[in-house]
Amino acid sequence: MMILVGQLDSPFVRRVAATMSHYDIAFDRHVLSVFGDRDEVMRLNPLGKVPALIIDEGETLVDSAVIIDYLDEIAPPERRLTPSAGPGRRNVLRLATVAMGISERAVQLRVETVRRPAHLQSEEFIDNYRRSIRDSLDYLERETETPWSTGETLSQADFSATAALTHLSAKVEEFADLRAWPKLAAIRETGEALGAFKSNPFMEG
Ligand SMILES: N[C@@H](CCC(=O)N[C@@H](CS)C(=O)NCC(=O)O)C(=O)O
Repeated sequence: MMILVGQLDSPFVRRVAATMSHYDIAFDRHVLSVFGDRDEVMRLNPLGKVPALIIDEGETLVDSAVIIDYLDEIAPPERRLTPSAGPGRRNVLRLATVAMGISERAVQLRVETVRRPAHLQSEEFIDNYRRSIRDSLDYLERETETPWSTGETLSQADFSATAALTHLSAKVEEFADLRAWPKLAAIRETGEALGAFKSNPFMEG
């Protein structure tokens, strides 16, 4: 059975776990922390990042986008969350990439404000990360349709937005309330109600 490495407080790990559940792909989990288990994480991924997906004794995939690309290859065609080609595919990838970019900025912001000693923190970096998150939320709110990101069809854009927004609102206080972005807030709420997300709950790490 495949093994998903990482904790569900990571939006990158969580979008992969939810995607696997949606595709009915069974998996075991290896719950490693990038901070507490750094050596073991680095043995699996030289970048020292999660998620990693061990698909076979000799093969480990890293980076959530690459992992999801592989999952789309093996998923039942009628359940696939990313169109295989054309403008529809580009649209889903564009929105999913901005959603995951928000998560990257949120992680950077927390590293700068929570992990780095106060006297070493950079106001310039902090402002840039905050601005990047806010502008990306505005961008997604403008570009998103209803009820789902691309209209009537559930897609990887919604899975990525759900994982990213739950992580952001839990971890960065100034974005705890997402009411300023009502379409995104609605997608997050409906996304969290899906079985795929309920069976992979966000956990505070
Ligand atoms: N682009 C990567 C980002 C993964 C990522 O940044 N994961 C975080 C966990 S939330 C991590 O491993 N951080 C540890 C580090 O940067 O040292 C993906 O989509 O998988």
